[in-house]
Amino acid sequence: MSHVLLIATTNKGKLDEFKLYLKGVVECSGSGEPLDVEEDGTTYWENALKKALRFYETFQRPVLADDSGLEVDVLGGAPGVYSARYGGADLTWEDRWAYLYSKIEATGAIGPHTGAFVCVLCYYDGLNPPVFFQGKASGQVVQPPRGNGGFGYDPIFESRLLRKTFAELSAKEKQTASHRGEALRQFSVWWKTKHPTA
Ligand code: ITT
Repeated sequence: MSHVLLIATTNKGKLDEFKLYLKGVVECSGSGEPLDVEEDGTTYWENALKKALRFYETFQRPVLADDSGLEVDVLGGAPGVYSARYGGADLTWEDRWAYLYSKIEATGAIGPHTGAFVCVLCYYDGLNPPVFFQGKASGQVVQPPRGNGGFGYDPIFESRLLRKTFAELSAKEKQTASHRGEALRQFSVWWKTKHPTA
């Protein structure tokens, strides 16, 4: 039996990463239509579960959802679970980066401003309890932004491992060094144990 996993996201950057990182493990597809899930949880786990259940209810297919964010140490872990709408839902990414810089500046703290990207995945197939996977990628906020790849906060966050911003990494490098890459490596191992012949 061949499986196609529904990726419960409206973020094209995430979807592209799922497709690339799970190549050869399981085929991934988007929903083809946007689904607005109210992300009112206070943890990544709650929001990832909400997205997984909502997409499953709507499309009746096994789903993998992602809730993620950037945690900055000097901001006490903000924006964290609120990363997508930090500073206001309608900001451009340039404005959101500027807002983050202004919040860091307001602390008066001297850099480097360390932190981490965090990703929590939730797999749900409608039959079994949801399963969660987590990944974390440490680094520091850089100013000015650098690089043209990736999405979201990638240009303003430098990987501790590779010393480049996530927007300067190739897709393969981001897979190696990122929070989503780590979470999806765990998912892949688990998936292969469940579907040894797939
Ligand atoms: P879905 O909920 O539909 O998956 P979203 O973009 O709203 O899409 P989240 O609620 O998980 O996703 O919010 C995560 C925020 O953190 C969002 O603003 C992303 O752009 C950002 N983010 C997550 N992973 C990232 C990454 O790998 N690189 C840069 N920014 C990232």
